[in-house]
Parts: sequence; structure tokens; C-alpha cells
Amino acid sequence: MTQTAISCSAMRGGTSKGLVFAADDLPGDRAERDAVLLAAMGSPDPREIDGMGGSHPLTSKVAVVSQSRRDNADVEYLFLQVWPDRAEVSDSQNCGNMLAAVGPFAIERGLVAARDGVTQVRIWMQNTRTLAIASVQTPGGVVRYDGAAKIDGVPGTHAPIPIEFADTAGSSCGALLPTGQVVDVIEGVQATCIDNGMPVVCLAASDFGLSGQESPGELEGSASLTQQVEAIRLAAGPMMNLGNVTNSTVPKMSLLSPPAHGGAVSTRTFIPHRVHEAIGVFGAVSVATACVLPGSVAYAIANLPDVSAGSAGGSVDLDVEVEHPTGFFTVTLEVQGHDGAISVRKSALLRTARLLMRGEVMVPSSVWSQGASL
Ligand code: NQM
Repeated sequence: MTQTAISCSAMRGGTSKGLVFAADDLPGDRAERDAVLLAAMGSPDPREIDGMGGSHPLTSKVAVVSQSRRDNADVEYLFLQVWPDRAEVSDSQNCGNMLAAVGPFAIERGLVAARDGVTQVRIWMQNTRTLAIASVQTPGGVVRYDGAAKIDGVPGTHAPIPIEFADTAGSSCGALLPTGQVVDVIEGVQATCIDNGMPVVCLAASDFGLSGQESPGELEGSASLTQQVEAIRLAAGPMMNLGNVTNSTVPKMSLLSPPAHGGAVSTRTFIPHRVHEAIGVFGAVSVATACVLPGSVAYAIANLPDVSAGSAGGSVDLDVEVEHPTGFFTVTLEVQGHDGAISVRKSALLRTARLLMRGEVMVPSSVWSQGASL
């Protein structure tokens, strides 16, 4: 069969994995692009056996990178979730894990010139129209992947990629608290609906008769729990300005419980139907923000100092250790407290990434006949 060869890299970004493309290497037409990506990943098929996808939402991801014309950015990043078991490609959410792969890819592909030492890459995230700044290790002007940084959920250690964000509040829902309330009662359960980079519904695990220490498999295996969580999610969608979320990957549903390992809060997060083995990047930023928000479901559970009274020096940097099924995710928040309320100005965190394969992915020419054919 004649196939079309498309240049791409397979990369791990944080605790996720997927294909990374330069935008110019994909079809310009959106429907054609999506057909190409489905074919490249082997979707729809729960095993994605005829493609590169990893048969789980966390390993069926695509990043599309292009040069930016914006004054404040070097490159643009479009995140696309390829559903493994449904013929659908969605841009409805961002992904801070695949984001970690964007800086190294941009440098490797010559979209950003490397410095000797560390190269800062300013990334405009098209899904949420917000900016990230990633610092990539580039000794001698070459991307370095090995190093001493450890992130939970990934074996071994790698080169650190610190990433900073500003102004992520309300980037998908229009407001940090899109319902206008710090707590809503949805389907009879108290919920804090928040968006600091990712729409998340924070719930108390105890309201579902759970300890919050259950494994992802145990949670996914409980039909009554998954139905109850989904009913809350479907009701929360329109309240969060997301419309009908039946077929959407947002909002994420995070079940919170007191920390069990010395952190600030423990999480189990439905994304939204599978339970994350860790927690998403912006998912963690949004949960961490809920933890410092007086009156929220998360605030009542988290073990953190109260910063809402404000401090003489203005804002404070607070490390929020978010526990998840495979360890910790540390989010540093720059929090400004004022008269019992707070605003989060910036957030920062550490990821790692690794180039796994560089080459060409093959799709049937019946799907797309341009590019190099074999
Ligand atoms: O929240 C999973 C992931 C993500 C998204 C998800 C992410 C984020 O771990 O920024 O990183 O919640 O869909 O890759």
C-alpha cells in the first residue's frame, strides 16, 4: 500500500507521551489534519494497534509546534487529544505535560536558537491563549535530556525543565471561579469549580464514602462512583461556561482528601473517565489554587498556611505539594492575599522531557496523499 511519510518526533513530555509535529508538516485543513492524526495514532481502536498511540488518553497525545509572530513568544503550541477509542481529535483542553516537550522540540527543529547553557523558550499556548516560559538545558547549544531531576510518575532522572505561567486564571472558563461561587452544591455534593489553566471540579473524597487513597483501577472499577462523578461533571459543564461537556475532556474531576504522605492535599483525578496515574500539570495548578482559596472544598481539606490575610511584602511564594497516586506534584504559587481573599499571579513547576524517536510517521495515502510517498 502506498503510504505518506510525515516528519515527526515521538516524545515524552512530563508524565505523558505522544507525537510532536511542526505545523508545516501537517495538512492546513483541519478535517484533513485530524484524519491524518487519527491514522497516525491508530484511532479509533482501544488498543490503537495500527498506529503510534499508547491506548490511554495520557499516551495518545499530539503537540503541533510553529514559529510565533507574537512579540512575547518564540513558538506556538497547539495541544490535540486523540481519543484512543473514538474517531475524535479535540483541542478543547491544554496539556502542561506535553508542553514540556515543546521547548526541546523547537530547539531541535531550529525554530529557536539555542544558547550555551540554558535556553528560555517562550511558548504561546494556543488552546488557552496564555504564555509559558520553559527553561531548557542546552550546554554547548545542544539540548540535554539527561540530568538529576526526578518527577514522580516517570522512572529515573532527567534534565530539569522549569516552566512558569502567568495569568492562567479563567483561561478556559472566563473566570477563576466560573460559577461565581467558591462552593456550589451539584447533584447534592459540595463542589468547587475552578479554572487556573484547567477546568477542574474539586470534590471531597469522603462525600463519596472514599478514603481518597484508592488506586486508579479501584476507582475506575466502581460503576456507581463513575456514574455519580459523571453526573456531577455533566451538570458542572454548563455552570462553568463549558456548555454540554458530554463529549469533552473537561472539566476534570478531582477527589480530594487530607495528605497521607506529608504533602498539602491528596488527589485522585478523573480526566474525565480514566483516572490519572498522577495529575495533569494545569490540573495540579488549579487544585493547588483551590487549596489556598478560603472557603473552597479544597481549602477545608488541605494542610497549608493561610495566606489570605496578605503579607507586608506583598505576595508570597508558596510550595503546594499535591499528592497523587504515584507521588507528589509540587506547584509553586505566587499568591497575593488581601482581606481574606487571594489572587494567584504566577505559578511555576518542574517537568522533564525526552526525545524518544525522530523520523517519519506513515499514514495511508488514501488519508493524505501529500508529503513524501513510499
Ligand atoms: O492538566 C492529563 C496530562 C494531562 C493534562 C489530563 C495536563 C494538564 O497529564 O496540564 O498535563 O488531565 O487530561 O498530560
